[in-house]
Amino acid sequence: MTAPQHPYTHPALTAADPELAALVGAEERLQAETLRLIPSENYVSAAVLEASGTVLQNKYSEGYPGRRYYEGQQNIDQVETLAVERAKAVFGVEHANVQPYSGSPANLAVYLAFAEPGDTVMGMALPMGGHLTHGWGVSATGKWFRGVQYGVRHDTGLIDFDEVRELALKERPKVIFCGGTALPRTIDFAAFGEIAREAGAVLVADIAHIAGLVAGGAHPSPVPHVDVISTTTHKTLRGPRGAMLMSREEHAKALDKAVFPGLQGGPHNQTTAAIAVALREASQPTFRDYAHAVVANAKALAEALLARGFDLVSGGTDNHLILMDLTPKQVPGKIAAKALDRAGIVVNYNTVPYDTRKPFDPSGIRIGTPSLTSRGLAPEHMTLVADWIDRGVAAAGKGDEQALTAVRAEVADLLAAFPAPGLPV
Ligand code: DSN
Repeated sequence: MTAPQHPYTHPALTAADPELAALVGAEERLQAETLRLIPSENYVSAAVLEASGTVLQNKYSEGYPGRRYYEGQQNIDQVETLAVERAKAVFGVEHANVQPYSGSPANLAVYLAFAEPGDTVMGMALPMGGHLTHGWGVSATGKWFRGVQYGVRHDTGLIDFDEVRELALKERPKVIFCGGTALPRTIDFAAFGEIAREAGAVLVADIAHIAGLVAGGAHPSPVPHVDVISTTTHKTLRGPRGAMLMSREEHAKALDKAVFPGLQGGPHNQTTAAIAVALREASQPTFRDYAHAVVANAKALAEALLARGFDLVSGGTDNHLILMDLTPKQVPGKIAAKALDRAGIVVNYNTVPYDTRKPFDPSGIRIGTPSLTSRGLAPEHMTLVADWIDRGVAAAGKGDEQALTAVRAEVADLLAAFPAPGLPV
């Protein structure tokens, strides 16, 4: 299930720039010794790391395979074609564009393809679990378009499809986004598809968080229900930092034109290569095991947290992510996140739906299981993980630094037996 270890120690970098090499080494140690629970992070394999550090980065390739504005594309065209064909096979789509630099530019390209400035667009509100680029006010997507936002129900923490439908039919958005960054439950793509068709909107599934689960069969696929799929490649999918847009053939031209020349210049070919490698990994049976293990770990962790009195938004999880409201523990999310960091447990503070606190000092923390699963931790370890979180949050409330130091030592001790993919052994 875990990927092979990285055999290198960066000799050229160490010789040329010891200061920078020392920082890379320090980050490698940090990633090895801490329990990384940020749900959008992961460990990529040594193969993905190698591909993303190749001479492919020396090449400019504006255009698409067979239709470039620069010569010398003999190899680059094949690299990009491999990535595209693998994306089509892994996700079962007719068209894939692997050039977006990351998730936000990918989403911006979707607006460019299907909307005009000033048009109404619709997505989930950021504090409810959506993403900035789903039309939130401070983002270009909320400034250049008229963003209308849906949320989750106060009582269940689940998406209110009556509200989504009512809003879509009233506002008639050109584009509707589903998906987000803090959604612990299965996304009902079929329900969104019905509403989008009724409203005459282009439906975009932003599966950045769950792409690896979709690829591994651990979350239903949006393919039959949506017009466009947008995803980053570096979260559960375990590839390099990049993005992809996928669709049926009918939208291929509009999306391709929007990415280049609409929004971007030359693609980052080293990233394209690493995406191709990650997609090859995602097509292996072991990736299915990993995707299902991510969910099994998250469910086991959620149960163990509930048993310790934690309040989980929506009452649990169906995927890789758990959103915790720490209000009953009387510890603000930011104070808890910083204390857990000192205890060797890396999380991010996060708003919870209907949060009464500010986004920079919210009530919750967001955790997830992709990274620990990539290290080989299993459901039987989740009681221990929940215990550490419980002790860390309690210590945060009391300012008990000794307790945090004790947890940090226990974390490092367990993780020493689970080497992380891609890191020096
Ligand atoms: N920054 C990503 C996340 O952590 O979910 C979203 O873009």
